[in-house]
Amino acid sequence: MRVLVTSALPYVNNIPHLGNLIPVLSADVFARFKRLKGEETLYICGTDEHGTATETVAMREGMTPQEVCDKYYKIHKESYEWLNISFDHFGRTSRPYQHKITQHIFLKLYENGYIFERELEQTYCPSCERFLADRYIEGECPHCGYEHARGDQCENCGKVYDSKDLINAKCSICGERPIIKKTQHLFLDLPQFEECLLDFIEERKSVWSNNAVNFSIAWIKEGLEPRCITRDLEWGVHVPLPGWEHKVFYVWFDACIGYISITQEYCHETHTDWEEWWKDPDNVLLYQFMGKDNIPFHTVIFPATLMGTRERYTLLNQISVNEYITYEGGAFSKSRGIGVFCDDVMSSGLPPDVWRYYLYINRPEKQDSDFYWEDLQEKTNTELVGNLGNFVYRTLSFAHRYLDGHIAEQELNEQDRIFLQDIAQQIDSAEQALEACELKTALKTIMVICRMGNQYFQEHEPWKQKDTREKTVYVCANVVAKLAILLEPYIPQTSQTMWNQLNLSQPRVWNLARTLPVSHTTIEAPELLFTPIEDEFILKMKAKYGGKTVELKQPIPYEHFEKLDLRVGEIVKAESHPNADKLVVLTVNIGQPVTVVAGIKQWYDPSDLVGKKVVLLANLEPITLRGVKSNGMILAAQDSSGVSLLSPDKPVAPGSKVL
Ligand code: B3M
Ligand code: ZN
Repeated sequence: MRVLVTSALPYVNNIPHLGNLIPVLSADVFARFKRLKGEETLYICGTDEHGTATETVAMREGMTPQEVCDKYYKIHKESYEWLNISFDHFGRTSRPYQHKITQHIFLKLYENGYIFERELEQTYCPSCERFLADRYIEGECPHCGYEHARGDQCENCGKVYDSKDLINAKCSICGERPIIKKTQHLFLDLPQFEECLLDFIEERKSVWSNNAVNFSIAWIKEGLEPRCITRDLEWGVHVPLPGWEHKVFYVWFDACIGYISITQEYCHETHTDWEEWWKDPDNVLLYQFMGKDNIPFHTVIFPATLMGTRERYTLLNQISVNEYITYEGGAFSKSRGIGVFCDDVMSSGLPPDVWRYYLYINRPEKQDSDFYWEDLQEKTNTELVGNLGNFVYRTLSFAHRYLDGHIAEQELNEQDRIFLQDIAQQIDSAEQALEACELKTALKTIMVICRMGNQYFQEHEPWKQKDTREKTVYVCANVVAKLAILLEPYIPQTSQTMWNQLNLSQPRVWNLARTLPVSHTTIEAPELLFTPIEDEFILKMKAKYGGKTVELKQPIPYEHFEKLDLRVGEIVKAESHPNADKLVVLTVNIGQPVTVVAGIKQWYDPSDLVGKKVVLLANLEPITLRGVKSNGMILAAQDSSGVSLLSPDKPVAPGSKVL
């Protein structure tokens, strides 16, 4: 079976942010994994260039749509190259191949009776001489009266309406009052495909993720509607029927066809045959990666479009859907300068593999995830520096310094064999997860292998146990080699460096990870794989791109917060700690007296504290501080000017619960 991999074609008209990168990165791991396994693999992607959004940006930036696409295509391409995405081809949907194949597919659908014409009434601006897409119409919301309602949904009350119903509507381009004008459109008769689609999904149910199956079935069961596939625009693929010269296809009609046309372009350049990929459903497995909002286009509309040609195209086999990433708990916004975008990633000074690792280990696989700078720092420093980097460095530098760099085959004992079997088991589960597109799960398993290697090294103390140290290093160097192979899909540059450090010349292939690939090699003095991320760097980034200044590692579930028993207390006694300069010993009345030791002497004179109302964390495990037992903590805030105790701002009885 050949493996055809695609990631959703990113809209051309923006600079991608971290969330936009997920489908591209995900497909990259999968394609690299399949190539390592020796399966014939093609990874296709490119920019999605048509649609009104491109025209909008063109107007905003004073360019033609073509110029907009050229500008942003370059940005996309450079970003993905920087991240080492292994596309076989990164194309564009505005190329001639796209126009040709889209028109071909449309004409087949037309001949086969799946297209019909219908007259619609649409908003038209007589001064701009164009039909106005929803986003170009502004007026008062028919529900709440909000004056700057736009398109088909009011941002004030959230209600959805037909943009024709906006009160005092005007064209947002020129401000003129639009009129309602009749216009002809073409529709894809989706209801005709209901049965074929349900069969199609049924056949693939066991491989698709639950959300993809449920979502698609619900979509079909709710009743398929004919889809309008044309627009009154200039920018796009023109409708190849006489009398339709001024209409183009709706961007989502041709977007998915882009996968095919980009493959055609690739095959043309490499003198191969595109039909071997797209017209050979029995021998090609198509894997498609995308964000969750793209599901119905790939599981329902695109398959129906292809089925309707009766030309036996390769249809979706496995779909991998990701959820969303937010930035420090909020939305990305290029215009407001909030969040991390590809240009920021490239200029950050952090290497591509650090970004890749973080985005995979934080992949919004089954639920949304959040980007936090401190989290990036922590995962990099503990997992890449502390776990992986440390293991590789200590193994190879030991070999270099104490064994003259020689690694030779060794006699293994029962314990070693069990250790290697355990590792083999982890490799199997990583492979299974990768096959199921559970990329984060697989990476976590690989990092477990790394931890096991570290433990083995630690337990066998090669620096002390002179008799066994050659064996210890032999086993560990082999684990390093396995890791280099397993990590290639995720952090390819690091994997290559590890391989070079092992001084191995054979190609990295997946099956090698199951054997002991290393013996009789010579190790040079290794370099560290990663450097830790400093606090200053994080502060700088947060100042630049936005981010909360409080140290928020991960949002905590409400249940955790609920466990804190916070009480209002009154300080009834305060004394300096007998054995410590910075501590005071307080007696706090919370309905009963509680002794608390607090590190606030620098900021408060004990005599000033008596009578103050404070907030006490009352169910903290007691701790003895320099001989005095402390039964809680009082809450305070700190900034550069010092510490300030939290107090209720009205008289509240001591012991009252803080909610
Ligand atoms: N450009 C939407 C998106 O980037 C769209 C995907 C097209 S896939 C053919 O989410
Ligand atoms: Zn106008």
